[in-house]
Order: sequence, then C-alpha cells, then structure tokens
Amino acid sequence: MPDKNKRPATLQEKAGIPPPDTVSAQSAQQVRNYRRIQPSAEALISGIIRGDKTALSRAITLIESTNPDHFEKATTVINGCLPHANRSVRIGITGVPGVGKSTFIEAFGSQLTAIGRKVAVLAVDPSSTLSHGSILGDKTRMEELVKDERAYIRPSASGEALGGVARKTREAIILCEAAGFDIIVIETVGVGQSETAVHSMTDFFLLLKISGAGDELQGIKRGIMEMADAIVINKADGDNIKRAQLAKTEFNRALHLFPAKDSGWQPTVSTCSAVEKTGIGAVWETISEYLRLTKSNGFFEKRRAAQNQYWMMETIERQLKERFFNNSDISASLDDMKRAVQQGEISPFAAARLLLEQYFKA
Ligand SMILES: Nc1nc2c(ncn2[C@@H]2O[C@H](COP(=O)(O)OP(=O)(O)OP(=O)(O)O)[C@@H](O)[C@H]2O)c(=O)[nH]1
Ligand SMILES: [Mg+2]
Repeated sequence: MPDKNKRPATLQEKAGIPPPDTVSAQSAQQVRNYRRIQPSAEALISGIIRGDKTALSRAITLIESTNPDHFEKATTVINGCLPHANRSVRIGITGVPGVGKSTFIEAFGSQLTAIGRKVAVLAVDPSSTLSHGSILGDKTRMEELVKDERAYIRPSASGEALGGVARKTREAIILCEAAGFDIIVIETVGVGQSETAVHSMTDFFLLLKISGAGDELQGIKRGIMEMADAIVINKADGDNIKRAQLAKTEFNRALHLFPAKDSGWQPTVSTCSAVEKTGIGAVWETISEYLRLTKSNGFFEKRRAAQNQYWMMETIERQLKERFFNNSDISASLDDMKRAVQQGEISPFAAARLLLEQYFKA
C-alpha cells in the first residue's frame, strides 16, 4: 500500500471544506459495502419472489450485462423465476416522441395501483443511447409512480442493437412477473422496428396518438395500425377536445377497413387526457374486455405460446450468428474470403458455403 501522506502536494486535499452534513460518512460506507457484495443467483431468485425491488433491479442489471461471465448466472436466475412468471397482462404502448406516453403511463399506472394491482414499466428504446433523454424525462414525468410502493419503473436497456434490447426486455418481463407485478407496461418510441419487437412480447397493443390538422392518417405506418388493439388519442383537453373527437371518428372509420383480427377483437378508438387524467379508466376497461374475450376464446394462450416459439427461434438464430462471427478461425478466413469475393475470384455463394462448411466441420 502506498503511503497516503506521500501523495504529490497538488493532489493533497485542502483542509477546511467539510463534507455536506446531508451525507453521513457511515451510511455512505454502508451503501458502498452493500454494492460490493454480489448476491448469489439463489439469493436473487428468493429476493425477487419475495417482491424485493432491489433484488429485481440487480437481476435485471445482470441480464443486461454484456460480460460473458454473467451469462450463466443470469440464466440460472431466469430459470429460477420462470415457474413464478406468466401470471400477468403485458401491455405494449407506442407512439411518436412527445405524444405523452410517459405522462399516460403515470396516470394509467397510478389508477391501477390504486385498485390494488402491481405495475411494472419497462421500455424498449434503442435510440436512448443517442438521446439520453428518456431516463431523465421518465423519472420526472412519472413522479407519482416512481414513489409508488406497488409500482416498479425500469428505464430502457440501452447501448445495443434492437435485437439485444428486445431480448433483455423479454427476460426482464419474466423477472418482474416473478416479483409479483401483474401488469407489465412496455413503452416504446414509435420509430424504427421497435413496435414489432414490443408487439411480439405483449398481449395487448396500444397506439397513442394526438390529433393533428385533420390529416390523421398521414404518416402513420399501416403495419402499426394493424397491430393496434386500441388507438387512444391523447391530449383531449382544452381547445383540443373537438379535434380529438374528429380524429376519433376518422380512426374508427379507417380501422373498419382492416381485415378482422385473429383474436376476434375489434380494435377500439377513444380519447383521453393524460394530464387531466380523463379517459384513462376507460382504457383499462377496454383492456379488461379484451382479456375476457381472448381468454374465453383461447387466443390469449395461443398467442403467448406462439410468442414463446418465436423467441426460441429468434434466440437460436442470434446465437448461431454470434458464435459463427465470434469464432477466431472464421474471422480470419472471413477477411480472406471478403477480399476474394471483392476481387471476383470466387462467387459470394461459394464463399459463404466454404465458410459455413469450415465452421460446422470444426
Ligand atoms: N395538454 C396535454 N399535454 C400533455 C398530455 N400528455 C402529455 N402532455 C405533454 O406532452 C409532453 C410530452 O409528454 P411525454 O409524456 O414526455 O411524452 P412521451 O411520448 O413519453 O415522449 P418521449 O418519451 O420523448 O417519446 C409533455 O410536455 C407533457 O406534459 C395531455 O394529456 N394533455
Ligand atoms: Mg417517454
């Protein structure tokens, strides 16, 4: 250990500036010690099942870790939680930035915890590494929910491509369910392919909109309209109420042009104000109605089974790719082959085949 007193003088702390008295040195040390202890997989599992949010957060951090050493432990935790998962309703919420998703979830979530439900909010937001906006924004816009005992908010997993973020969100759903959260809300910003990913992991898909200048259907992707089980026009307050009503009529008309859904559900259109907290209860009534229908006609179970299959196939594909490209022999040959293909010495198909044969023979 180097002698602390022998530090260069410029690094010496000046006397006379006491630490702020809001920070107790002892409790700060306790926090540091606590953080340093890495709980075992078993401790995490039992903590989660007890409904301990700290254990839940730590487990989600573990599954989000890109460190290969964490992978096995994460898998153990997920497997331990699986028997306790599945008993929930998973709701996807999408809408362009600024439409009011976070404000809506705050109002919606608070109404649900008030009737005794436990609500977890997760986000699929592959763009958040760029904007860094969502986390801060959500903590301030979900003020009530953040403090709510019966709610859990997890900012987006970030720093990776959509595929990785989506997989981690799916695993986080399992952990939240095992922790006793029976309503899982997954928010995604309406850009890119993230809606499809969220749709593939939720039971009910809600599209949040605001009324525009009468051209409501402009710029809205057909695929998203087709995925929606409900369209909710937000910001129906103040001068906006009339326009929101008009938008509702227009969306209703448009929705009737779509083919009937496999679920047997006719998507609904409604208006709400997340700020004034009006029309929020009606959204939960719609979802409850949807659940009654799809649970009685078998669609709910069928869809979850299909989603599980989809995620199995997804995982196989991803892991095959990862292993192939991370293989050191392959990366060496790959560079040679790329050059050969570029110079026209070999056809791309023959090159691909040689590489695959090399990989599977190894
Ligand atoms: N008038 C009115 N304003 C609203 C309503 N809901 C949200 N807003 C405002 O709209 C702005 C954006 O709301 P957010 O909840 O952050 O929207 P978001 O969709 O989560 O945005 P991103 O996270 O950036 O994608 C905020 O200034 C809100 O106060 C509403 O019902 N009425
Ligand atoms: Mg938001």
